[in-house]
Amino acid sequence: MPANLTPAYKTAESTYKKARDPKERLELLREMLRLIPKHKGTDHLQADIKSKIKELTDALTGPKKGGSKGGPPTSFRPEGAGQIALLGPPNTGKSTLHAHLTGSHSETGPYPFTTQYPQPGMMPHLDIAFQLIDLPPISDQRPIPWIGNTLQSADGCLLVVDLGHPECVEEVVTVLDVLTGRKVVLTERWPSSGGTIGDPDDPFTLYLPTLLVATKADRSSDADAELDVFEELTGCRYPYLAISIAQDLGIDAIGSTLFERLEVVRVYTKAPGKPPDKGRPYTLRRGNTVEQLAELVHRDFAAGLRFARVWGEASFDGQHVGRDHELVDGDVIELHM
Ligand SMILES: Nc1nc2c(ncn2[C@@H]2O[C@H](COP(=O)(O)OP(=O)(O)OP(=O)(O)O)[C@@H](O)[C@H]2O)c(=O)[nH]1
Ligand SMILES: [Mg+2]
Repeated sequence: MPANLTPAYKTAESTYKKARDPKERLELLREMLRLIPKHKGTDHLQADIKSKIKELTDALTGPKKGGSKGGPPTSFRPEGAGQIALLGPPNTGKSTLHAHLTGSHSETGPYPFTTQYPQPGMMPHLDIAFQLIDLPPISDQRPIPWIGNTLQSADGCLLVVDLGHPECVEEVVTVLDVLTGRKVVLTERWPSSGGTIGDPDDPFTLYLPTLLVATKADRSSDADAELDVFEELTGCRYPYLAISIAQDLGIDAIGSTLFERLEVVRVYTKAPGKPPDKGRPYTLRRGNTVEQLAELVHRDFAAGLRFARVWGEASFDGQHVGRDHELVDGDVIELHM
């Protein structure tokens, strides 16, 4: 039976797909459930929405009272210029990388399954920061009930692998299978590769842009050849970086690659007659407009916005622009209400 979804439902669904804040996502799911036409053709979708609501409620409030002891949080409100999950098989160096990049005290160890709970941290890059979430390893030996939910707020992931490990290929294939079972697909498409990411007809499969990070390059004599074999055997064609924490190789490229791939745009605001606030840029994405900046600055600003003045590479100094003007990296903006 056709689902005959209404325009109001479809709007709620597409807003849900774009939303990153877990609380906002929960509200949108409730709205989807309210708006969905209630008949046989939507039974499956209704059930999916209900189970998402339950998962997200549990993640936000912790496990039910009276159950086993509550654990640490497993859902994180995005902060900074993008939220990036660290995924991979056991013992590949995810936590070592996390600690190095964010200064976290993520536990590391020379054996598998060291990490048990997610650990957020901020990785500075230029005058902004990316939020990195260290995670337990993905394997078929230790299922992680909350992993699908935790990943919903991510903008992308680092798939951290040790190409020199004899079981690398099998383990990565398992990672991809386990995640697919949770409706999470690691894709080589990033916003900067053009086109849309994901399946417009399936609101609950998450397509997570992926950067392959091969660690422990200090142990490898021919990283390129290892990568060729890996790609051949797995069929994966993710953008790729080889790094070593032990020898401090290639690590800086992580920040610049994320900046480029996520199409980050930094914008500095200024008050009329004052110098710009160069300390703390707002971060947007390429194609975002003055109106979206106004929303970031303050919820109510977008409604009262009359015009803006821009100083930057793509405009002449102090140029008057409207709310639909697209911003570019480095722009200085004066909002006029
Ligand atoms: N030689 C070398 N060893 C590394 C490098 N990075 C991490 N290691 C070692 O790899 C081992 C595993 O590191 P972890 O950071 O705990 O790995 P993990 O992926 O977080 O492990 P799990 O949490 O169990 O999944 C440790 O013994 C690290 O010292 C590297 O760049 N070079
Ligand atoms: Mg770890």
